[in-house]
Amino acid sequence: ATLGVIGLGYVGLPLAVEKTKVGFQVIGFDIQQSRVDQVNLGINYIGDVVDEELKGLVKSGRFRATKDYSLLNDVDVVSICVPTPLDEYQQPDISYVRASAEAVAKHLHPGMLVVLESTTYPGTTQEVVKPILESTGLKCGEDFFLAYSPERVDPGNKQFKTKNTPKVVGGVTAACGEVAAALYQKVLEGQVHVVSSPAVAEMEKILENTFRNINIALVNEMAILCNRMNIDIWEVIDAAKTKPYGFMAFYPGPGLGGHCIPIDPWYLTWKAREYNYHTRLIEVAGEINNSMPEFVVERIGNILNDECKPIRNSTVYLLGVAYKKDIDDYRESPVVTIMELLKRKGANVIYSDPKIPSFRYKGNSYEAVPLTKENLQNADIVVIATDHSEFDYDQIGEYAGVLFDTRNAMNGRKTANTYHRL
Ligand code: SAJ
Repeated sequence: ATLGVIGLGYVGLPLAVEKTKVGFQVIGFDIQQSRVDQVNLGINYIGDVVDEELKGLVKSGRFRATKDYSLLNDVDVVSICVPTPLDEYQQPDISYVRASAEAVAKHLHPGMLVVLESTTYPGTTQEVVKPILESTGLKCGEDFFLAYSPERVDPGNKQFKTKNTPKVVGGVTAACGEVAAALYQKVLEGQVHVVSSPAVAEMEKILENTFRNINIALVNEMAILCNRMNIDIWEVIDAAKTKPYGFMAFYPGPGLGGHCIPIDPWYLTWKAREYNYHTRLIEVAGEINNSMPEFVVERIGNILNDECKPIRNSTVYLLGVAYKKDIDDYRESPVVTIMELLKRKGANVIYSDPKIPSFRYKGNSYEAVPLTKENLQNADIVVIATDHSEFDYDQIGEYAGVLFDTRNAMNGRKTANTYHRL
């Protein structure tokens, strides 16, 4: 059998690799020629995929990438792993899902299994993808199979990868569910959990990510309050963790980054309106999470004030710009928002991030400075914004005159001078 994966990003590429490794012939489809070229050269651009492995699979001739979607004619199973972002009005943008479904429909043939993996609002598979595929005249559940199975990739997670993370599957019909489950059982090691419909699977994914969003908002709100009450939130959370049942630790931070947690709950908010329901908790959590960059800038201002320094013309040295530690992704990173806010206040903003030597944002381009003793000493305030493992925290503690740690990255290490935590 030949398997296809549409969308060779941090979800699709590892999935295509796993499908190839169990012996299938795999074709990866992507609209970006650069990604197609890199894959066919065995060059991986996703941290979690191992170079050597990819090279071997491509050399074996069993995995290749293409921009030519007509090759879907040769494919028996296709997984759609394309982005589902928000548009500029904070509305779901499922245009990539639609385009992929339309491409599949053009080459849909009897016996084909189509699985949507992109995180989306409950109803997408049934109300959007299914009609596009059935417009071919083929009948879902009889002539072809359609299911939804949410991706659960945690970028940078060394323990849980595509191969060993349990998978939820919801088929449009019982037969669809069985066929899709059989596929994942063959490709993956983790448990395959079949639910009764695509909507249940779509909703459970949204629940997973909204759960994280809400709980991060909770500790962020507590962090703001604790700061006013002069209580150390990190000490509070460590104490709460002593409860052996019913508590799960989340930690405050400079805000909510990435292309999942800040975004997915809004897919539900949008769909809920159709049912005359207002997802108040999601909206309040969003307001709190989105207020964290301002809170961090307020704290920076207060700390500089204690040093009798205005923000204007002060050098603020941010360590880490990625949206979370040990990855190279600055999409939706709150640190970028913090940098913009500081610049607007006239600060001289510099940053170091071993994984992001430079980046562009809203027409501005930023270059990292090397993490050196001089840069640490010359800054008016050093801010740990992303707690990358490869930072030398002893050096930071030694040479930063004033250190503001938004991630509790110093974690009790001694610091030579003034130290503040979020
Ligand atoms: N964050 C906090 N405090 C916390 C945890 C996270 O401020 O206690 C922040 C992080 O710094 C980051 C954001 O929240 O900016 C998202 O963090 P994340 O750990 O959820 O990372 P993602 O978005 O890369 O991956 C998540 C997956 N993470 C985990 O479950 C640990 C998972 O929810 C999904 O598989 C994935 O999104 C997805 O693709 O949906």
